[in-house]
Amino acid sequence: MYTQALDIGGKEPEAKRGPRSLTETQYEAEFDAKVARGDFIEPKDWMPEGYRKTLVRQISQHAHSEIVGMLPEGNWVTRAPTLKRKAILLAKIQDEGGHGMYLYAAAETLGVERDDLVDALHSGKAKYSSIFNYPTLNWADIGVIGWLVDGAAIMNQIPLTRCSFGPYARAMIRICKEESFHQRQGYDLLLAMMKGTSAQHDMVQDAVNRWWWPSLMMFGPHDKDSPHSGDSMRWGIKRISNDDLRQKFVDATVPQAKVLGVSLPDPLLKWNDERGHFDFGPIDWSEFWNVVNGHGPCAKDRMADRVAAWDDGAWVREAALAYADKSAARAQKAAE
Ligand code: FAQ
Repeated sequence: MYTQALDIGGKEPEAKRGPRSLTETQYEAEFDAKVARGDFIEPKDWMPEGYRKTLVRQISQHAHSEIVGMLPEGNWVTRAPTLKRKAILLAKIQDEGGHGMYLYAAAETLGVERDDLVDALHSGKAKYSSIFNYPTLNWADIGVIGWLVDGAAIMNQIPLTRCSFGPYARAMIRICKEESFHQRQGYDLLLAMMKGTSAQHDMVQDAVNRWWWPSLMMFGPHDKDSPHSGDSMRWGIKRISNDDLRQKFVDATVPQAKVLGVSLPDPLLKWNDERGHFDFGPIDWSEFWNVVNGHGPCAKDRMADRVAAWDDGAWVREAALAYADKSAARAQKAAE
């Protein structure tokens, strides 16, 4: 029901999509030319099976991340210190839910079922961003998630607005606009805390110390250890590599930390005149892979909470379907 191309044949074999008179090689040449010209590939166009699979994997993981990403912040809704902060936090969390919905809809245009994607998340088969496996221990964590986590998400997602797959690129335009407000509200929250007591200052510094390295890990493994980057860059899914985006994030964030008045927990962080970038210390990749492979500090709780929310919401889905059936039957009767 939510797809952006309503008449795609989900189960139709790849080679049969598009004009039937062309051979497989011609389809591929046409696809490559479109990508090279910067045209969008649309759901009904012919596409290599690897391209389709990569998109389903990435878009669904991205959707899962938005949905699971509601949990660490949701934890603080009842404890927000003022009505204004509570309203902002609620709106932000709802936005993340909306992002998940656009992204599931974009994935569905590739011929997959949303229920199967959700099952894959709940059974632990599908990944979601490593960052959401860390705990939110104090109120400053909410500000730091906005500043660093949304900041890293925007850095990674702006190039995705130019991704070669139309539905994903279009979904990303709205998502990026919203994420940029999320980043600003986080920074604003932290600025307010930094004008407060020394205890508040310490809370901000503590949160920055805990979230800095996991935020750098959000960009994924080094380019040389990234199995998907080669194809994804060639197909125009990724426009900028994991390492280049990470570097852009560090370069943009260091001056923001200075304005805020916090230090970043990396003794090797230093401007390099020759490179025109900040150098930074080595990332603990064993921690990254441990979290990615399902052993993050909050991994079990996150999945238990998601599955419980899904089960608790069954009556809403059933009611919506019953209403849709009833409306369709009524419309059909009226048309007779
Ligand atoms: N966490 O070959 P690559 C947000 C996996 S949204 C977990 O480099 P790729 C909004 C990767 O899947 C945040 N797994 O893979 C928000 C692959 O495993 P697989 C999410 C990771 O796809 C803010 C393997 O490692 N954003 O924050 C991670 O080319 C605040 C090899 O890696 C997106 O999903 C990781 N960090 O590049 C919500 C953006 N990194 O599938 C609430 C779209 C890598 O073979 C509050 N995604 N892996 O089993 C992307 O841009 C890409 O998928 C990358 C990874 C860059 C994440």
